[in-house]
Amino acid sequence: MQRIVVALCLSAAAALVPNSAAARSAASNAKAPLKVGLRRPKREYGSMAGKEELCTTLSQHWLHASRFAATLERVAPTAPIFSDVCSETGVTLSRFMIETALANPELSELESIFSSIETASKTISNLVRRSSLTGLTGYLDSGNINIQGEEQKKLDVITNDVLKNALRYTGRMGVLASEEEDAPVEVDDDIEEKYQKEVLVEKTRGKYVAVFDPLDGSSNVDAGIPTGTIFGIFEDKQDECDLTADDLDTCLETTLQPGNSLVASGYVLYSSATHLFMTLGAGTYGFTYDEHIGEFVLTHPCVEIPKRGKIYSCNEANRPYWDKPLQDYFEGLSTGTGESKTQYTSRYIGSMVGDVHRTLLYGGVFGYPADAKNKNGKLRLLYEAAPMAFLVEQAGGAATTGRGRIMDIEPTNVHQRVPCMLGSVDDVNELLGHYSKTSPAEDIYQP
Ligand code: FBP
Repeated sequence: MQRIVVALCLSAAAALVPNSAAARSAASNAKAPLKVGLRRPKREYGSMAGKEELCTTLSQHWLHASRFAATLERVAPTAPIFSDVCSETGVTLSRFMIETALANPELSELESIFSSIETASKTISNLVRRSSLTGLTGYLDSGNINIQGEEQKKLDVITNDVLKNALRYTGRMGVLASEEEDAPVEVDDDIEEKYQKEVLVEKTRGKYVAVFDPLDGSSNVDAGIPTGTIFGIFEDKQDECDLTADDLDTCLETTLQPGNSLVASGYVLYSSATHLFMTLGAGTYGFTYDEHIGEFVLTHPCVEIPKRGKIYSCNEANRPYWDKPLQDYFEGLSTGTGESKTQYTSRYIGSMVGDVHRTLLYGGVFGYPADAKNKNGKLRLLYEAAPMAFLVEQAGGAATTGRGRIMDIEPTNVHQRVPCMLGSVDDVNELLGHYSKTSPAEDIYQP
């Protein structure tokens, strides 16, 4: 199945942001339709002035190669066109997906999937913001422990149900896997039985798999600190798997796919504003929830992470237990003796979505590496590290374990953890430089 490539050439992009000067002038001279440019990788790098020099350093070459290869696989025939944009409303997420589906009919089912994620996000945003008022703070009275040994918060379970149901109701999902579910959940929506009529479609099972962390950073939620939802969408590789028939392996197979098979991924940040950032494999786009119109509106078209940042973000309490390359790397950043000779500052929210969101916009590096206590790190590959790596790579950044690309890791378990370092390409490659001086046999993380 071909995937879309949409890229907003920046001048047009600005005009799509509601009430911006560009939007008003575009509205006044709304002659030619606003075209979402078609990004063909090779030409793109060729055409965009200044991109060539990015290919000089190894990292750029590595980055471009991975991005190029990934994008090549995902080139789609047609880019959505916004013939005109209301200067009051701007481009909403639902309009963005409608245009994308119109331009790429083979992707039409993603439209309802994103619409369901949008509905769930609005509900979760409301639940989180009002939790102190509605008694939804704290842990379950039952003291339920999830498969990862974590005591579940009330909001962990409720947000899991909200997102699970929203995705189920689309009729597009075959299997769902969540941080809060011990095993993948098969969605069996027998349309024939439900509507008592001959179904036209052969398959009653949806053709997508969703993996998600319904409330990332939930340990912070009662303190009103930013939290988020992380999601990834894969194609369902299996026609049939029956969990009741102990056919778990088959169901697992369709869930355990590497990041570079993702069709789409994204996160929703519940903070001073509610943001939804997403990718379909050609660029990363950010939408902001406008309560006034009840819509997510495009505010960050074509996100490009800075090539290098000045901020590092990790739980420094674990520093004494890190690998030597990592200790040397962060020593360089915190003392200004690293490659950039710049002393970085440190920011750490302790919610991956919040820390990745800031890193995407401001640059720098975020990570949860392996350490003597957490030999595989803490973040889960399938529904935390891989979806975020896809977003960061599509914004021009990089994501690594220290030895390899997160997107290339073949998962072996739904809840497996992986060391994850991501961010600006020069920052991540400086880290790779440190690891290249030591042998993998010395690493704490032994995949
Ligand atoms: P969950 O809250 O979804 O389990 O996610 C794990 C997480 O909270 C990440 O969001 C965050 O980056 C990390 O753990 C923080 O871990 P620590 O408290 O050890 O620094």
